[in-house]
Amino acid sequence: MSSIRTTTPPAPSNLTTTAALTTATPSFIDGIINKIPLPRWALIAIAVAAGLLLILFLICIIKCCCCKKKHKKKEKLNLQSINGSTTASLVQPDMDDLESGLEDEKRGRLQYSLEYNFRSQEMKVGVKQAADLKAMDSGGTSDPYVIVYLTSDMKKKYETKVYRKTLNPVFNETFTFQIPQAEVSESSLVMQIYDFNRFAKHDIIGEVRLPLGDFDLQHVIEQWQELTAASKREQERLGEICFSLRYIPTTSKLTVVILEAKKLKKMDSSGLSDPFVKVQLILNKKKWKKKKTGVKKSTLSPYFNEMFTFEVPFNQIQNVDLVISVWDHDKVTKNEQIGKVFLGCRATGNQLRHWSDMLANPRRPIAQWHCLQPVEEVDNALQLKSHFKLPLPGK
Ligand SMILES: [Ca+2]
Ligand SMILES: [Ca+2]
Repeated sequence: MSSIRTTTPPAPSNLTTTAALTTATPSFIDGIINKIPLPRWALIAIAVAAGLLLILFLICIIKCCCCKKKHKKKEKLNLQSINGSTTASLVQPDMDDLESGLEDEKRGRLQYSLEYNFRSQEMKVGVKQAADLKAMDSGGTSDPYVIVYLTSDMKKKYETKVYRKTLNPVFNETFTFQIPQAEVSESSLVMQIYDFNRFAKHDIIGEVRLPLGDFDLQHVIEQWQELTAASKREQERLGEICFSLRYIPTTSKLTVVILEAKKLKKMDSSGLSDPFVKVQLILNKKKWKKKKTGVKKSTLSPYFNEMFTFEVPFNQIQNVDLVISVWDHDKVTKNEQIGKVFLGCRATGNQLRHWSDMLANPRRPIAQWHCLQPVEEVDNALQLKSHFKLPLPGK
């Protein structure tokens, strides 16, 4: 009998193993089989069916595992292709910012539109809507509104309405700026989202800053962009000035030639300024000598070509600061400073370079352009506000 049982019909592998086992303990298995009230062929059929089911079950599990792995691979591939496209395309600021925004705090995003009319020289800015704004109030909401301006004319700022208690405001407001085509590429559009507070300072949630030179304004632009942290202080364009310096140690003569200025800030309602330049020497943080150019009426790019000579002994040249400030002349009101720069051994960057070039090349006039800096910033650096009476060396 046992020999017949071991040659039971060929079945899946697990069955043959049980068959092999039967040879080891034939009497025990025989006992169990004989106790079951079913014919032998029925038992074999059940065993085969169970085996097939088990195999099917195993195949299913294996297939599922494979699918999950493939899916993950696909996801990875997709992410890679997205990353690749963001680095490749330069005119997709929203994707770039999305990536940097992930590292930074989430502030939300803004949908806007841009349309430039070349005939009327008008820029139409649509502030559409914002989404997922950062909650600034204790209730987990904000009261957002948007301030819109161009860096080329900061006097003209627009504001949207305030939307109470929402992180997804729909503004749908359009603002029009007059801006000559020549100025567009050097200007930036700034949209700052603030949280309104009735009894406290309004908090800035974030901003979108768009250098207009990066856009093809032949088409209407409409897109979403992640908000970034607002820049600490607006670097207003004040203008540039060109002057030459010459120092002759043997004769103690410092010669400053104010040559010209350009792109000066508009100070008058006419959209122009009446610039003149003050040339000032500071010795040991105290005002020392001062001269100024004539006034050039109604221009943002004046040409001066005026020369000033100061006597500065060689032993004092290290203690001297040269301050060049550009002013707007006004007949009725007080003259206003547009911006200034200072040179000397305490200066930095471009200004220090010009000064050391002058010292390194005695007798040779060295001309250079400088970007005007905010008055307060330069005054603070010079500490002109301090009224210490410092002992003057020499005279
Ligand atoms: Ca608020
Ligand atoms: Ca004026």
